[in-house]
Amino acid sequence: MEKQTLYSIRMRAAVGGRHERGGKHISGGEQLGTKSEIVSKSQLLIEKALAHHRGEADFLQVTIEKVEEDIHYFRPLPVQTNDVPDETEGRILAKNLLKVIGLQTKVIDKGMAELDNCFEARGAIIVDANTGERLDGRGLKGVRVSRIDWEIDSYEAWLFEKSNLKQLKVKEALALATKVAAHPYTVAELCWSDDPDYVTGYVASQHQGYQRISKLKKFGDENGGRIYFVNLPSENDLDSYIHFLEKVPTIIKIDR
Ligand code: WAQ
Ligand code: MG
Repeated sequence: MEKQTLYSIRMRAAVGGRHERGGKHISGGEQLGTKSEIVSKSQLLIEKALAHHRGEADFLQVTIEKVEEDIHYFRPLPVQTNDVPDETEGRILAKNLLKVIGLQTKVIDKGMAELDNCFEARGAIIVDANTGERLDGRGLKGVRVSRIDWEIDSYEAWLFEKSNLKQLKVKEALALATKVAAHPYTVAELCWSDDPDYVTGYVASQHQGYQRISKLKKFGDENGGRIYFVNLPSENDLDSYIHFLEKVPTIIKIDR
């Protein structure tokens, strides 16, 4: 797909009206595709929104934009799965992984408290890896990583090795985590889903790769989200970091 013009295809869905008017976020998704892929990729996103377990959307928006910027290519982070008996052990493991990366306990706890206040967000919250304070100021919108997709043959090759990980959620989350971890300001990410029936989450970083944790919440719980712990050289660097996440087109690719 690389030599052709690409389009960013994004979807967001809510119930109770559009997000800006207080609607509850149901589902979102982002892809990159050639012109001939726009219709099929839009359809996949619409199907995703309509089948969602968080509720029945009454607002659904698909945005299609031609991408002008140069494409960045990254290899998927290595994946490891950690099985835990329950979400309590899962959260302990997540915190330990973050500590090994170098975050202080009080920073992790503060970041998680910020997430607690913001489970309705449809994007990630950006948290200072030194203080635990939230930096993005985006409220319930958060920062949505976008313009991201797999090169199709690379995904097939990856899946051939990881045939037990064929859920769409893993495909999407690993692509997002790889893009985020690739930025030098990212220290680590902590994520678990807001889908009530999906309890697996992860801690991701360039150092530790994509560390799946089998349970990070109770089945039926609709609270989920993403924290990006960052180490910014100065506060002026936040805009360029967010620009990378939202705007720089990124394709996950394995060299073959
Ligand atoms: N950019 C930033 N934040 C996002 C994005 C995005 N593109 N998509 C979702 N979020 C935030 C938002 O707050 C959601 O509420 C929250 O993350 C959870 O999103 O290996 O499915 O799409 O088995 O529900 C991880 C484990 C699954 C996968 C994560 O997240 C595996 C998942 P969801
Ligand atoms: Mg979700």
